[in-house]
Amino acid sequence: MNVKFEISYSRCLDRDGIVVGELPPAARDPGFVARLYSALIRARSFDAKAISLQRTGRLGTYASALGQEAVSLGAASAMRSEDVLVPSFREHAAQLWRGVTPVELFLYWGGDERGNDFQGPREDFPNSVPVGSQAPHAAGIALAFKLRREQRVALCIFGDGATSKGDVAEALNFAGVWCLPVVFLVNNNQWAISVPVQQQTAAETLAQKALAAGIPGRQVDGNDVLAVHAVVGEALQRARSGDGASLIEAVTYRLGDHTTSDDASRYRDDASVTPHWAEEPAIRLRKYLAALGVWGKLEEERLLAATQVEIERAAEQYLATPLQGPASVFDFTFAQLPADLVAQRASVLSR
Ligand SMILES: Cc1ncc(C[n+]2csc(CCOP(=O)(O)OP(=O)(O)O)c2C)c(N)n1
Ligand SMILES: [Mg+2]
Repeated sequence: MNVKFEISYSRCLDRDGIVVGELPPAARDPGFVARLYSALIRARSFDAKAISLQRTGRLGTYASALGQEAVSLGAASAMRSEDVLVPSFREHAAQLWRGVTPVELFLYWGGDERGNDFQGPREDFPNSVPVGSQAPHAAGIALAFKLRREQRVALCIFGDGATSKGDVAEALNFAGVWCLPVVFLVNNNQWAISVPVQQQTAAETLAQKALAAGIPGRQVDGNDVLAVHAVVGEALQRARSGDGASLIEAVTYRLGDHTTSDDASRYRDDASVTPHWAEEPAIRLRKYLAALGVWGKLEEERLLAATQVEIERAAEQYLATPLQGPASVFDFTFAQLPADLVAQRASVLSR
């Protein structure tokens, strides 16, 4: 057999906010675009506060999503509330859009499991730090939707590094065979800690990993929230109407360190990072909004002020939350604690 394939690449806005591709209908609604931009700035503001809390010893290790917010937001804004988000650990912009609160996110990153008990999207999954392990979960969730005949879709986000994991290959394969309502979205920020994507795979794109599973694979500009919204929206629609899974590779760039435990200057030059700042998603979206005639200096100042107040208050609320005792590490994994852990828990409490 002589198999040929092509991977499409979608983009709506160039880095100056000029329309260069077909816009999704929602992009013509200035109110919706303003909501997307506000959500991007809100996520970025959360990000900055999280880093400063970590740097002052008041938060655990934190994974910044600076410059990668469009992947999360484009996807989340295309989802329905009854769909289920299955994130990795760099997708707080999607979580905030879906109604997870900044306080819950601070609690999670502060090591408090109560932060994962989302009061908004009750069925969304918590962050998955074990790389790629959430992909089979997403396939399983999608299988449940299919068996129950529910018109819902699981949206699973993982990084470029995760695409080298067996879990991801197995999840793609399973989703293909069973024609499951799941969308796999790769946040290709071009790094897996210190490993650049060129050393991660010999494949030209990550999207083409879909082909071996018999599902469609596409690339999208991951710095273009409107393009991500459109491409993920189509994949969600396809899944919802019974036509099965897709893999989408959103190409973006990790502007910051891997996490607050990392120092990226040890393995990459500032000079190689600098050009990517011109590509980040807020600049082009703000320019597009300005061109729509609904955004100027006043709107920007109001947004920044309101966001700062909200995030500062959330941080205060997080810091004022009484700590759980050390025994809480036993309390959230098992419905019924195994006997050996019952003993360990008792031992912790007796100290
Ligand atoms: C199973 C597993 N192996 C190793 C790690 C350590 N680790 C944390 S993040 C990471 C790299 C992930 O890279 P990528 O999938 O590209 O996601 P990114 O961090 O760039 O968002 C590694 C190896 C882990 N968390 N889980
Ligand atoms: Mg990565």
